[in-house]
Amino acid sequence: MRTVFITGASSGIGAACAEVLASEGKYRLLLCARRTDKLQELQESIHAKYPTCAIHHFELDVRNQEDVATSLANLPADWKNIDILINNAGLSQGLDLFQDADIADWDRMIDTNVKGLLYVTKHSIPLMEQSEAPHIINLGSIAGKEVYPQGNVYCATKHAVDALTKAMRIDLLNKGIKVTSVDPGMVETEFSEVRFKGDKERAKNVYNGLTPLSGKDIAEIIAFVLSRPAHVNINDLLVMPTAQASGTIVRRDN
Ligand code: NDP
Ligand code: 8X3
Repeated sequence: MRTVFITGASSGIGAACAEVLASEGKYRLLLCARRTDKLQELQESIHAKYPTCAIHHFELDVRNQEDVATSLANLPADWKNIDILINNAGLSQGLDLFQDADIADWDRMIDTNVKGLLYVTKHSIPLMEQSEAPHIINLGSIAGKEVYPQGNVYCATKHAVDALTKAMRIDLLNKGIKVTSVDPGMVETEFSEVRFKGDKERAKNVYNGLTPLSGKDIAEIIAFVLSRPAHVNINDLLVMPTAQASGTIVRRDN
């Protein structure tokens, strides 16, 4: 059994990863997010289908370095070894012209998507020392490959994830840790609702007239990435809905 640590497992891609990996019967799940009620619900629904799947969840705000360090240092004894880290926790806040954007939104994205990923990875690496097949998967984005109008700081944070994935791959080479970036285009999750601060109508319109990816689509790709033999690493995987050609070019059927 390999232990997989998924950040941001309370929703969307992270929750789907937990479900898909549980279904494979090869993984123990270490899950975190801020909303523990959602993690509890997820744990119960996974146990209803896969009663033997070992799951431990805990509350964590990845922006708080001290909490990241303490939570990982104080894991129960049988959860202190991690094989796989999925750095999934992340968000966008606002979609505004650079000159109009709210600086608090910028701080939140940088603190979560960049600094949070750094803190979690830094404090997880010592827990991966015992692993025979250590692997870090970072959730990048098409926004880490292109910059689109009003995407300014969200795109910058995902470009930072792209750079950090490459940097980790170089610096962790001698530790034998695989490092992969999975970079999706449009995935229908809570992402747009969070970006538009609870405006469900605006969030729904993002996917109007096209079939977006689902969290499960991405989770199945991550399961594939994890299933490669020891000598094979998928460095970078860009995946979009068929109806999306670039960060900004989409085909809508209405
Ligand atoms: P969701 O909003 O559905 O899920 C985001 C997850 O991140 C939630 O579980 C949330 O949990 C967690 N999270 C957010 N902030 C924090 C924090 N400070 N500490 C801990 N956990 C946090 O969105 P997605 O599933 O779509 O997003 C997952 C990742 O995929 C993100 O990194 C996103 O940038 C990336 N991505 C998404 C795409 C999309 O189109 N949806 C496309 C490309 C990449 P909680 O609120 O409970 O803390
Ligand atoms: C999230 C998807 O379209 O905002 O990374 O780049 S998008």
